[in-house]
Amino acid sequence: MSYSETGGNLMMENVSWLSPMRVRTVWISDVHLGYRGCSADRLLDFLHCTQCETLYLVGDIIDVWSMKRGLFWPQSHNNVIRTILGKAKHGTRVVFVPGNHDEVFRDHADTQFGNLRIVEEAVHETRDGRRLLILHGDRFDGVIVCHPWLAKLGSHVYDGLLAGNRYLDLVRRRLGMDYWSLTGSLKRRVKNAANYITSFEEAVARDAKRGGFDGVICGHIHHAGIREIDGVAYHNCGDWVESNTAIVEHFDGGLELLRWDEVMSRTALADLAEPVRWAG
Ligand SMILES: [Mn+2]
Repeated sequence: MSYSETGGNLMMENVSWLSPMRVRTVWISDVHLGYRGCSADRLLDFLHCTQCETLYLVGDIIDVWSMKRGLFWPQSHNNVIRTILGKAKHGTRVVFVPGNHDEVFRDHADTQFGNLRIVEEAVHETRDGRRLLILHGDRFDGVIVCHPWLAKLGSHVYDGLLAGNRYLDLVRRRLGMDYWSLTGSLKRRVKNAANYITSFEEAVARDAKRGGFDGVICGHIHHAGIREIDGVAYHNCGDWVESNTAIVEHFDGGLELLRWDEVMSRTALADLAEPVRWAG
């Protein structure tokens, strides 16, 4: 199913108007506005079709690093910001947890602008009473890069590495390493991407467990997923560059990973039959 950019948005607006998807909470991360690869149009469709009480932006929403290399800011990227602010204006609680690409906003942590709040990390309580830690996930990079096996230790060494990672970040930025080359080097250093992803997931889950949380929701590695790790419910929002995914909480407290491209192709086949013929 193909759809044009303008036609697609119009159609999805019709859908949202007819039957918006109502959920209690939405989490998205790694949107990378300002980066060429950002699927802003898909994200706009998603935002228009969804209604939620709370929207968590789990970091790397604006790709400040990419913008520093050359400004790329089309109208669709602007529209994403406007749509999010519009939701905040109309009653959605928006919680922004900055990531490494938009870490400039970490300086404004604990600031509130109307319904929009910026926090370094957040805690969310689900309808069924589970406490979830919300963080971007970049603070685990150092642990994984240095020694994947160290992530298996719940020790002071591990804590030290986490603290040291802040300096490592600084050095990396001074060297002008960008996200994509960083990801590449991370993956090369741990030999294969699967190992890297597993190490990341385990490190994040361990941190949440030590904090006494029932689960964790993060982003950063652009790999969406929900799985149980050592008694902790691990959730990764994925990204809006390649996978176009979000985590949603239904009104019974159940969490689900939403692959928007799949939802859209299902919707296109069913509800959009009329508008497609009309447009064609
Ligand atoms: Mn990131």
